[in-house]
Amino acid sequence: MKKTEQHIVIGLGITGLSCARFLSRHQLPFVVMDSRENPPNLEMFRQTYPDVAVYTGKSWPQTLLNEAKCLVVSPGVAVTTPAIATAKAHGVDIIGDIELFARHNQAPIIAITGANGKSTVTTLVGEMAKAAGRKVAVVGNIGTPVLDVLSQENDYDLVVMELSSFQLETTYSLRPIAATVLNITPDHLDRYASFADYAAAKHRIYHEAQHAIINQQDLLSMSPTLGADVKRHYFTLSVPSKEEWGLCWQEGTCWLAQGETLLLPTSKMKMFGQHNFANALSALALGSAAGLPMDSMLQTLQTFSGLAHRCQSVACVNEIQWVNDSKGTNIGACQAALEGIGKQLTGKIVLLLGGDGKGADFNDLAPMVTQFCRQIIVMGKDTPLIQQALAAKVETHVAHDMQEAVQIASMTARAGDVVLLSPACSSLDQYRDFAHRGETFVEAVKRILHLDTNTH
Ligand code: UMA
Ligand code: ADP
Repeated sequence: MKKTEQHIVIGLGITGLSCARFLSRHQLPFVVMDSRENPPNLEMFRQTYPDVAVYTGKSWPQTLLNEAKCLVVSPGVAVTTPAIATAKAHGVDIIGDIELFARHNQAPIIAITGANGKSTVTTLVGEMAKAAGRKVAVVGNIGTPVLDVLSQENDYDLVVMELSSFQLETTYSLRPIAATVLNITPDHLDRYASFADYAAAKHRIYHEAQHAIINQQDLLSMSPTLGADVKRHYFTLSVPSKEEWGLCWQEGTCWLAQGETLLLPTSKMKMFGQHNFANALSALALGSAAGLPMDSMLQTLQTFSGLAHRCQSVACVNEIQWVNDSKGTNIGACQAALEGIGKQLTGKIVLLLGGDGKGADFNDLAPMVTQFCRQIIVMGKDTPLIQQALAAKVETHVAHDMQEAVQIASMTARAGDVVLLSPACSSLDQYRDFAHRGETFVEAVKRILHLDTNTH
């Protein structure tokens, strides 16, 4: 079949818009397709690009797709979508924005993926690079589309990139200096045929990397197809051997360490919880592989207090601590929060959870819920699934909304307890996003505790 010179941008979200800006800057012909009748940004797009055709709604013109030079598919659209799969069968190049970036980028890249901890580690490495005086761009799944930092004026000397499995599916030639899969626990199982497919998508980050940063305690973070020439570096929450990154104990103090070299007492870190020690160690390993100086990396660990909506303390009243972990959008994140908080608690955890479980098996939460929780309060779309898995293990209440959930929690929690919002689910069934859910929780807590709603 004859081919046109046309790119087709699939999706009119922030990725699609960044692709349009890039293609238009490079004077490459393109059209846009989005399966929604009225995608966001449509009006603004039509005003900005009056000559670019936009096809919206379920049926896309298949001949255009089959004859295109290239489809640039947004991460929210599965490449298994029949119209895209058919174009692929016709020999069309199917890529995403990360691949388009990779084909034009000159700057060194640090690439980060994993089920949990991506945004924390990406931000932390970005801060470490800034502290070392580098001109760094922090981009990708964390929020700023990668193509938006690709222009001559920008001239970054390091790009730190958070990548989702969706973005990695359509990426082939990234060639990062240093890459990591922080951990792999089930997520997005509504999009993948199997957990193995999800893991395989994540492993693509190591393809042609110079240095692979591997979680020694999560063998899934190691790719079975890692090339022999990729230099391996390991991090662990145990005592490290030789060059490994890990934790050492000396006279009752726990230290971040590389081999036998003690680097920083963990008590000097601003971030809280064991999982953040793993995040710190992976960030040190990534930064070292990319040539960042140790002193500025350690300095950063002493000031970086983590990101909003990740195990963030909201208030402590009557010896009850209220914690917002709204970004705990899968079971692995919720487990990390329960363990990180539960292990150092005199009381118990009252856990607020629920939303869209994305196909996860809530039975996986049962051991930690049994060990650490006084009660769970369930909300949202997958309430029946959560009840089915956990109600026999722990006292369970159902709430219709966040206000009711917080009210129930306030009646149950005792001195020494933590009330934790760590939903193990995505928020999109009830909220705009995880931040909206977290803010709703914080407001409800402040209302019930009669705190000033303008302060944190
Ligand atoms: N959509 C359609 N039809 C289309 C196109 C999109 O229904 O034709 C829907 C998608 O199913 C999705 C929504 O529109 O529900 C947005 O999809 P998108 O691909 O247009 O998303 P963008 O606005 O471009 O944002 C994407 C990432 N979103 C997703 O992967 C769903 C953002 O990550 C990312 O910050 C941004 O690119 C910049 O790189 C968000 C996210 O939720 C935060 N990521 C997931 C996660 O972290 O778990 C993977
Ligand atoms: P991501 O970008 O991968 O979603 P974040 O840094 O935003 O990761 O953290 C999301 C959630 O995952 C947080 O709520 C936190 O409780 C949990 N988390 C953070 N780091 C880790 C880790 N290394 N292992 C397990 N869970 C983690």
